[in-house]
Amino acid sequence: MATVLPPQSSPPVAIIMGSRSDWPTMKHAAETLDRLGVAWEAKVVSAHRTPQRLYDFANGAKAAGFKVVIAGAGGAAHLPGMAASMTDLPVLGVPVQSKALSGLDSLLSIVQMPGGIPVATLAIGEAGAKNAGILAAQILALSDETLAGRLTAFREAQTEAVHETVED
Ligand code: RP5
Repeated sequence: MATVLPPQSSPPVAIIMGSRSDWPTMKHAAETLDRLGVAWEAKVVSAHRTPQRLYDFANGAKAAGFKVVIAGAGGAAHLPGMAASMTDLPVLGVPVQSKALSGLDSLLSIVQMPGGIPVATLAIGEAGAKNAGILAAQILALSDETLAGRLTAFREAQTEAVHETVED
C-alpha cells in the first residue's frame, strides 16, 4: 500500500530576492531569523528575468503556508511591489545597495508604492535586511508567545551589549 505523506507546509517566512547577487545582503535577514528561532526559505525570484516564477510564487505563497514575505531587490527594484500586488501576506521590502546609485534607486523603487498596495520598506542594505528579519519575527510573535519571549530576550541582550563608556 502506498504511504500517504502529510502535505508539506512552508516555513513561516519566505525570503525572495531578484538575483543571487542579493544574497550577501539578504542573508542578514536569514541569520537574524535563525537567531530568533524562526524558519525561513530563500528563493531567487526576479520580477524582470523570471516573471512567471514571481507570478507562481506570489499567487501561491499564502496557500503554501508562508505568513510573511521578505523581498529584496536592487536597482529597478520592482520585486517587492509586484509580489505585494499578488498576495495579501505582509511584504517587507529591502532595498539592496546598487553599484550605480548606492541603493537610492532601489529605495525609491520600493518605497513609492501607490495607495492600496503596501510594502513595508526597510533601510538600504544590511541594516534593512536585519531589520526585516526582526520585523517578520515581530509579526509572527503577535500569535506566538514563545517567540515574543525570544524577541524580548534578543532586545535585552542587545541593550546589555551597549556600553556607556567609550573605553573598557
Ligand atoms: C535586480 O538587479 C537584483 O535584485 C539585483 O540587485 C540587481 C542586479 O542583478 P544582477 O545583475 O547582479 O543579477 O533585479
